[in-house]
Amino acid sequence: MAVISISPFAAAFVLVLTVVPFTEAALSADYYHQTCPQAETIIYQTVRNASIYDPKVPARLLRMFFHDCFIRGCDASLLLDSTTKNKAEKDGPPNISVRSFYVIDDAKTKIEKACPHTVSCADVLAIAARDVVAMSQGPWWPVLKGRKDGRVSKANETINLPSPFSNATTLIQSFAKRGLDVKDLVTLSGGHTLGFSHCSSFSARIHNASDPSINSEFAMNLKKKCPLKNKDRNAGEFLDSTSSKFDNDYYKNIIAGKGVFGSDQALYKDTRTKSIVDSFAKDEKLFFKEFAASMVKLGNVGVIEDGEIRVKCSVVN
Ligand code: HEM
Ligand SMILES: *[C@@H]1O[C@H](CO)[C@@H](O)[C@H](O)[C@H]1NC(C)=O
Ligand SMILES: *[C@@H]1O[C@H](CO)[C@@H](O)[C@H](O)[C@H]1NC(C)=O
Ligand SMILES: *[C@@H]1O[C@H](CO)[C@@H](O)[C@H](O)[C@H]1NC(C)=O
Ligand SMILES: *[C@@H]1O[C@H](CO)[C@@H](O)[C@H](O)[C@H]1NC(C)=O
Ligand SMILES: CC(=O)N[C@H]1CO[C@H](CO)[C@@H](O)[C@@H]1O
Repeated sequence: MAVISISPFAAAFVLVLTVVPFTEAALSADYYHQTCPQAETIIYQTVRNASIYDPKVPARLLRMFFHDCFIRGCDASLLLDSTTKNKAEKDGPPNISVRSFYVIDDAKTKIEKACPHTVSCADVLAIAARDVVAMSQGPWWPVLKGRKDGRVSKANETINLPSPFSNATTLIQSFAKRGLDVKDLVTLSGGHTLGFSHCSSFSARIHNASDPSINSEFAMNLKKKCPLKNKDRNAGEFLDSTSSKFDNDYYKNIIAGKGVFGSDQALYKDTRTKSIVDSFAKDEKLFFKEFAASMVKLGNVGVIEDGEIRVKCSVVN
């Protein structure tokens, strides 16, 4: 056994090298300081204006960032349109709720005018995801920048996104593959303090009378909104009763058996995740601090150095 002959420190180092799935490019908070100092202001103003016109925008942009980072890393692959030869991530099955791409495209168009060929679409999305959290009364954090945009986007790869039916073990594994730990899983799931879900993502669960983890009054309400023979494709439920305010109610709801997805409620059934849910339900400040830290980690997933700065976010150069 070769490992025995090297020091524990070296063994740990080798382990890290083989386990971390992506190389981390060096991102920095002041990446555009010289080349495009106005980038973040342009993005903030565009996202804010769009959110005033359409209050669904913040939740959609937060989810967009998560989906982008989980497939091929944070490389804006989700923003690419399908072509005649290729069906892109955007058109993969989970795209039903991933919308409002126009907001990122608008911000990018304005940035291209101010500083051509400088700011990547992946960075625009990372900054927008921070801004929508902050403008929903959540935490703010300095976004690290310097990502490049990828050239590949495949619809079938969206199968690797975690499912709302997953148990804690499967969720933990899915996050671990991206270098994210159990705390990151529980923390980032708190993104479900914002937004809305269609019936199809939770309907089977609430019609299951033998699931003891669901609050019965909550299930009854949802069954009315999502009857078994549901004809309304737009029907669904808000993920949190304060669905446009970023707060820790998501965790309080889970404790009360009112998690919308099986994957939310699963976090209170597993000893590895349960105590973290408790701590965030008790302490919103702690949740905010951890959310900021985990979003920075999410933003590091699969960052690429050999990509391009896309001119238009929906097409490769
Ligand atoms: C842990 C695994 C996760 C699963 C299984 C999951 C699953 C889902 C599903 C099924 C929906 C609703 C889709 C629909 O039917 O319309 C949804 C919505 C949403 N998710 Fe997640 N999600 C996860 C993690 C995350 C993370 C990490 C974030 C961000 C930090 C996030 C942010 C959101 C937001 C904001 C919405 C609402 C979107 C809208 O209102 O349009 N989710 N999620
Ligand atoms: C604000 O957003 C609306 C709706 O998307 C758009 O019509 C309008 O031109 C925007 N205004 C500015 C100043 O960006
Ligand atoms: C997606 O399809 C391509 C071929 O079109 C295949 O090579 C690849 O393995 C598939 N990926 C997944 C995750 O199914
Ligand atoms: C979790 O889900 C996976 C995939 O569906 C399954 O194989 C596994 O047995 C489940 N684990 C537990 C503890 O229920
Ligand atoms: C219903 O819930 C029970 C208890 O959690 C579970 O064993 C069963 O697999 C569920 N059935 C369906 C169809 O989801
Ligand atoms: C596969 C799939 O669901 N594709 C849809 C993605 O979303 C657009 C519009 O939001 C639909 O037109 C596609 O059919």
